[in-house]
Amino acid sequence: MVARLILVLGDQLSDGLSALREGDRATDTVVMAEVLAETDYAPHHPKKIAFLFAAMRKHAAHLRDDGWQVRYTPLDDAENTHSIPGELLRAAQATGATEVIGTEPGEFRLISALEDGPLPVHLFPDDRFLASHADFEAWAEGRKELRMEWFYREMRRKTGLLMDGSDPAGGKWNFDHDNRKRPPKGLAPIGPLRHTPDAVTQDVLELVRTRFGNRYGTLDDFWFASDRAGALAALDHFTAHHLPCFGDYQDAMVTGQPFLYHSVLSIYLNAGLLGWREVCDAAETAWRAGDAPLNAVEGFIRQIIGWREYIRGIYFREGPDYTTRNALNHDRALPEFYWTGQTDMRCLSEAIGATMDHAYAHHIQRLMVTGNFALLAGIDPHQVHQWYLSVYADAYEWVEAPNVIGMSQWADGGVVGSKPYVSGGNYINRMSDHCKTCVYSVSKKTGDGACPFNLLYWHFLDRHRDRFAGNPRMAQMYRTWDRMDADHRATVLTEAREFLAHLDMTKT
Ligand code: FAD
Ligand code: DLZ
Ligand code: SF4
Repeated sequence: MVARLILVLGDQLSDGLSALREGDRATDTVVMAEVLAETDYAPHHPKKIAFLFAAMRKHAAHLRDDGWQVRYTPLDDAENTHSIPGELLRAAQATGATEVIGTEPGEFRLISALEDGPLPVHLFPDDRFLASHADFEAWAEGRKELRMEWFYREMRRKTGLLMDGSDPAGGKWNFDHDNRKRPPKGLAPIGPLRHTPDAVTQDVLELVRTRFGNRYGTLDDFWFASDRAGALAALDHFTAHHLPCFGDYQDAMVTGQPFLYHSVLSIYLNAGLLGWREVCDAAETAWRAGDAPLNAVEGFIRQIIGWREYIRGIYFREGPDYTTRNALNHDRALPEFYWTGQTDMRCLSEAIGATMDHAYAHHIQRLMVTGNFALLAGIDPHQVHQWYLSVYADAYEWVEAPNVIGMSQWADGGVVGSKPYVSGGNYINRMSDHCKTCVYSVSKKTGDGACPFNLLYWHFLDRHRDRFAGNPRMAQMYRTWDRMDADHRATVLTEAREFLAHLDMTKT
């Protein structure tokens, strides 16, 4: 039998990975490598690097215990070539292997690097997802619009999750009208499970502090789990403490509370430490046992078998040029404060501050605060994409790009969203307590101290009238704008332009 290398990437830390299923413990060698090509293609948050290196090192030990020969290159290995193809070549020379098998990476960049590399590589499908590329294509084929809701219903039927026979549990597919409440005063969830770094993680933290410590974001107070047991404990903690209120406060934002009732499981799911099925089963079991209401459990399961799978389908369907799309021709540079958190807009400093501290922000902060502002201000979507890819511990292009380029920046021209997610300050005020402590006044539409979101919202609609005025879901907004007094409209636009000119002076 010919000796082969089995590539296991940093986000492929799953038992039963397709490449491992195809491998042979007697003849093949697993290759894992910490390389600068992966840490530096985007300036990843040090907590993301530390999480992945710690999890990779522990997974390598786990694979050895499971009978595999593992060749692991630590970052500071003097011979490290610092690229995945380079480490494969070095491993081939050392072992005599002549071919590589792997599981399809989640970024086109790395798929191309492997295909163009010096060794023959065979990639097996990544079947850790519910929908294969062929499944998604079959669903998408011939549809005028690829709306997530229809895809989600098909995934419910396919998995049997929250189904009573052929009907959705509770008689409805979607319980969103019960969700998304305003946060009451004194909301105090206990927060995600915090893990004390063990010896392996301590070593990694030291390495990452030395090599990447001067990047965006802090390495202090590192509490992520970095193995499967820790990730499973985090799942139990979520279902016991946070799932029951997940739906109610899914869109809420509270100062000083970045996690609220969110699961904070995406880092574990995306690295392969958890699978979609066990996470959804845990949620459904909680509902069937009477421990969590249906609106919460349905909302949570929809995020995973609906949004997560749909987003991945879009990435692989749309292809490698997706991250360069710019349907609205936005070209403003990303403001410096995205990298420092230093802005007097409270909602933004709160979301960016949480991101710097934890390599995490929840969905509404990503969509309706940092994303909304970038879209309203006309920031170059590619720069926005690079920021999101760098700063979040759960970010890999397959999931980040359709969320940013598609859902958040509408740069794909409407593949993901039938209309752009934009709002003025009122939405943020309704869903958060941030405006109370902001130097700007959310109720002021113009003049000194007017909330910038209020100015930019109308500026966005006005400058993109040709594109959006005919969209039935936006017609009401244009009617409201058109009914405003002409002088008021002129003042809004002038002040928005002044704000943007000032923003340009603080560009990165
Ligand atoms: P919860 O709120 O507890 O949700 C449960 C799970 O559902 C998540 O763990 C995640 O796996 C899944 N999920 C929910 N929404 C989405 C979605 N829109 N797309 C894919 N999965 C989803 N998610 C990432 O995993 N990586 C990213 O890089 C990423 N970038 C984003 C960028 C923008 C601009 C936006 C608007 C969203 C982005 N998301 C991304 C989706 C979502 O914000 C995160 O999955 C979520 O905040 C992770 O936190 P959580 O685990 O506490 O999620
Ligand atoms: C994100 C990341 C980082 C920071 N470092 C490594 C690494 O050193 N070695 C590795 O195998 N994987 C790493 N990753 C994850 C990869 O970037 C990821 O597998 C691809 O982007 C495909 O999703
Ligand atoms: Fe954000 Fe405007 Fe509210 Fe300030 S007033 S927190 S800028 S929405």
